[in-house]
Amino acid sequence: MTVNLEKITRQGKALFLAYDQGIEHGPTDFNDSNVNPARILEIAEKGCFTGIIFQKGVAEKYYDKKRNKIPLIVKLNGKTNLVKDEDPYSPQICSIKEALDLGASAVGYTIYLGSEFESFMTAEFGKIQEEAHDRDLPVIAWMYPRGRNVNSESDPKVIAYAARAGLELGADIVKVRYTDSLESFRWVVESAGKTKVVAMGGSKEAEEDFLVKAKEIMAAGAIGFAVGRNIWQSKEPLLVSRSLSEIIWGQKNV
Ligand code: FBP
Repeated sequence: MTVNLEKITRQGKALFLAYDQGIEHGPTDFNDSNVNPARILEIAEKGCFTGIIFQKGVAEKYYDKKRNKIPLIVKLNGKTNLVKDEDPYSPQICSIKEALDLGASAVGYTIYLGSEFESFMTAEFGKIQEEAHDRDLPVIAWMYPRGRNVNSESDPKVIAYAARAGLELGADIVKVRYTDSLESFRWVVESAGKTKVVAMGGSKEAEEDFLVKAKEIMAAGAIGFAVGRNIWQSKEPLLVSRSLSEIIWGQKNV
């Protein structure tokens, strides 16, 4: 069954504002201007975003499904970085029912491909994907190769493998790291087949560098981005999101 991505895309393209770093990294990523989730919701609503990514706790306390217009994407699993296991496992902490009650238009789940615990995550993902698709809810897979078996998380071959695994597992969209070259990222997109590809942001970098990469990512065939720190750690989040959306949709359409 193919699910409809219309609610979380515009003209088939996507720009998601990621804000689940509070659990993944802790408030070390934040400062006074972005520690408050209400402020991030404001950026998401004023910018050209097609979705906001929250964990269930933040969604429950800050997202009002009647008032907020930006589509909600609920992250269903998560972990802190205090546990230093080389082979990560990110357990499910929210159900599809809870996500729908919160007003979700899509759900997300991280799979650490190559981790010793990969099979727990692929099994959990399989159930989530089935239930979500039964309810016509798109599923975004954060496909992150990580663990002792993965020599380099940024190896283009491993990233292409992760994208392909996302297709095989039934993800509607995979979120993967950029390979740092247009040519190798084109292969990542081709490997994902009919599963759409969005690029993750990564830690904050100079805006010019970030936007140059963004152009390459779109030229390689991705449908967009799921980015957090490069937007809300910027002094001008709305300006960066505008530049990004001009790259995605073209100046006239923004
Ligand atoms: P950023 O754009 O801030 O990198 O966010 C993307 C993201 O995937 C988040 O959704 C997630 O919290 C974080 O990166 C996880 O990063 P990592 O596991 O590499 O520390």
